[in-house]
Amino acid sequence: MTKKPVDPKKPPEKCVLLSALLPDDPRRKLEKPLDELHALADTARVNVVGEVVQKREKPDPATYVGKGTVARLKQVVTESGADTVISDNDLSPGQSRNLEKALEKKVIDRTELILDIFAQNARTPQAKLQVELAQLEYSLPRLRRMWSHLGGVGFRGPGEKQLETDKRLIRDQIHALKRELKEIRARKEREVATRDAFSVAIVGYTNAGKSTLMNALTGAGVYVADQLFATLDTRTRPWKVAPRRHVLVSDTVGFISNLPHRLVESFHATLEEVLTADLLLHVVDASNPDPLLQAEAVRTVLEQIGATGKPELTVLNKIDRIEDRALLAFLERRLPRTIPISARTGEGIERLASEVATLAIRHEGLYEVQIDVREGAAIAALEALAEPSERSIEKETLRLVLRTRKRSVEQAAARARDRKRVRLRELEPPAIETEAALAKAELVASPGEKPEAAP
Ligand SMILES: Nc1nc2c(ncn2[C@@H]2O[C@H](COP(=O)(O)OP(=O)(O)OP(=O)(O)O)[C@@H](O)[C@H]2O)c(=O)[nH]1
Ligand SMILES: [Mg+2]
Repeated sequence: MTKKPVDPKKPPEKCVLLSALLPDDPRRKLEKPLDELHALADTARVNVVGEVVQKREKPDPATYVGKGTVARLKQVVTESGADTVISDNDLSPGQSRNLEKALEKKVIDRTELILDIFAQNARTPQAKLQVELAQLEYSLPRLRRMWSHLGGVGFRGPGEKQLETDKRLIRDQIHALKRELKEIRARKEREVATRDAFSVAIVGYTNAGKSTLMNALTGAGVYVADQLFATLDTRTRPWKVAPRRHVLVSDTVGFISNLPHRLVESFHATLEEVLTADLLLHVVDASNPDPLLQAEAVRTVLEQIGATGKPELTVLNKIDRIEDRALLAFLERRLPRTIPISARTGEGIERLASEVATLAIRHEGLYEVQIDVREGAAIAALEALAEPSERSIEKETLRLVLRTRKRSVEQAAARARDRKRVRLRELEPPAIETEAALAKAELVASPGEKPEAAP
């Protein structure tokens, strides 16, 4: 079911964009409410030849938009020679069918468009499986309509029996994919559980600059592009936030407003990094016409996947494109714990690193290790963890005091050939973060203030 990559020689499909803005739609305020759909269409490499927008009180049950708008749409479609209509609103299978009948053209909705982009951009086996699952789940209730595409308009569709057989086959396939993804997820969970470094997940709206930031922090060479959903796979790399202090940072798939629910579900394995992260860096494109709307959409998706209540820093990105500093000050007031940066020029990255180092330290405790001097390998491992704040030798025993993560010090101590030659004591437990503790401690310096120096 996964769609094949677009053939570059084939002329792009011509499409007309359609949007019904309901009263609670925040895009009603925007000057160009169809900008995002336009960007999605560009990313899917279709050619936009017209736009129709209608303000409505509520969706029409049969065609979503009203009769007058359908007539207007038909005219635009005919005049522009379009072959496809793309609806910004998600349509029920019946609404799609009715619109197709009225327009005599193919009609796809926002979810289908996003699924198409995901299918084009999926690279790893895991991403491909996830997209395939989402596509199958989407197609199941729409099977009759897809069949009718084969025979064109007026085709009466296959017999009920054929339809039932097809549905059963698809259900079996969905089942198999889910099982495969479950295994991948379990493997991922095990992998993440054995990591002992402080972990940071970069999240944010699509095209906010997450991968650019990832590259700036780690030199990872992750794919960056001015298109939506360039990244569909999570990458994790070490990031040196201070001398001798590494954290693990992960780049993740971008979010979008009204992200199809099925897609969120099938991308759970990819979002594992977000769920298990010690800290979220929420990247916001401060140069976007409405950064708050995007930040809100990200918040909604984080809630959907159950990643709320985590310590979070808001990274206001692309400040090199902002001339009006008042706008920046406004965003700093409206969003929690902001750090303005430019992932492109590197401005602000040093401060970001020092803030993250400060937070990472709060996940560390103070440990005293007494170890026989003959345990060379274990001593080397311990001393590689952090600069000891105390170090002394008495008789044949080395005494070290280290600020580090519990699991790290335990693992290093476990390298001793004889476990009886090493003693470990916790002098101070880690001040593990809660949102409340974070807020109380005001760990993030206010703008203009000098950030706390990293150790
Ligand atoms: N001017 C400017 N452009 C930036 C900055 N950061 C990223 N960009 C550009 O923004 C576009 C998107 O960047 P990406 O890093 O691919 O964004 P992303 O958030 O990873 O996007 P997806 O993976 O598609 O969700 C690219 O054209 C980048 O060059 C910045 O600080 N300043
Ligand atoms: Mg990316």
